[in-house]
Amino acid sequence: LSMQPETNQTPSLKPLPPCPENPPGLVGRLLIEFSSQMTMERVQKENPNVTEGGRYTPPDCRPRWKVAIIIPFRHRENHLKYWLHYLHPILRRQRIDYGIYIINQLGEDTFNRAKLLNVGYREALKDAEYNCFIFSDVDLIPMDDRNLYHCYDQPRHFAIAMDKFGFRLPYAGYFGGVSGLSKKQFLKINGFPNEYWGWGGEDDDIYNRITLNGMKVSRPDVRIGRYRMIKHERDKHNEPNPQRFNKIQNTKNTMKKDGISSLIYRLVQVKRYPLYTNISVEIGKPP
Ligand code: UDH
Repeated sequence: LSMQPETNQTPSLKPLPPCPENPPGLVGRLLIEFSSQMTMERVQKENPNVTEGGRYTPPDCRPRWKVAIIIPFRHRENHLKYWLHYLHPILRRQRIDYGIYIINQLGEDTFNRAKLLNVGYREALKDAEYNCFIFSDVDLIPMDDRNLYHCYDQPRHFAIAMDKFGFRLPYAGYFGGVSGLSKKQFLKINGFPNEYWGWGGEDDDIYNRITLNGMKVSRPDVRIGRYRMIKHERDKHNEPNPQRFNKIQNTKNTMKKDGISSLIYRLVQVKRYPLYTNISVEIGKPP
């Protein structure tokens, strides 16, 4: 009779418990500042558990949501360092299963935030079976880690109390800055509009899509949904779009044909960095 040698390689095969609704170890209100110098080397050292491309899975529980965090981007390297510095530790404490996707608009034609967000949705799904998408500006940092970055029964607006608006919602239908939709919610509204070139209006169009499709926006408590914005001047090639006021009157007619269903772009490069995946794309220019 020969005994199999004992191995001690297999830890317990017990399935992990579901991730808690209120993760232990959250700290609540956070001190957020942008005066100290930030370097990517420092942020990498702070976050050794993040895997290539900016992926993380909680080791001790089974998450309900697999979250792709999508950031529209061009020439904001300095903001990105702060964003990564603050957000990776927050997301880890929140027990979020996530990947970070920077969607970089190549060239110097007019910026198009919502189209880049559609690209992020499409490209992230090539990576993993995400069921939740959080769309965040690169210059917005949550001031409270109880503002949980996952999806909800209704489309979520996270950035409801920004410092630049006096920590209040600027108007009832505001949906800008940081928002999140499940895959199902996103597809129900045909994604985001591709035809808002330059600054403004695309967030209102998304809000219209949500309400026109019988959903409503869910929000955190105003004491928890606080944000700091990194101060900056207006970017070049992202001037206020004078057509935005007319366009947001027409969401009902445009949303069926303009959206994720009509998205066209050219993927130029996907690059995996330790703390994020960079997706560089050509998205064209206004007609
Ligand atoms: N973005 C870029 N590069 C650009 C333009 C926009 O990365 O050239 C992204 C970035 O994620 C940014 C988001 O798109 O956070 C939204 O653009 P924004 O920050 O320009 O919009 P916001 O409303 O500012 O925050 C408008 C200009 C305010 C100028 C105030 C001068 N005192």
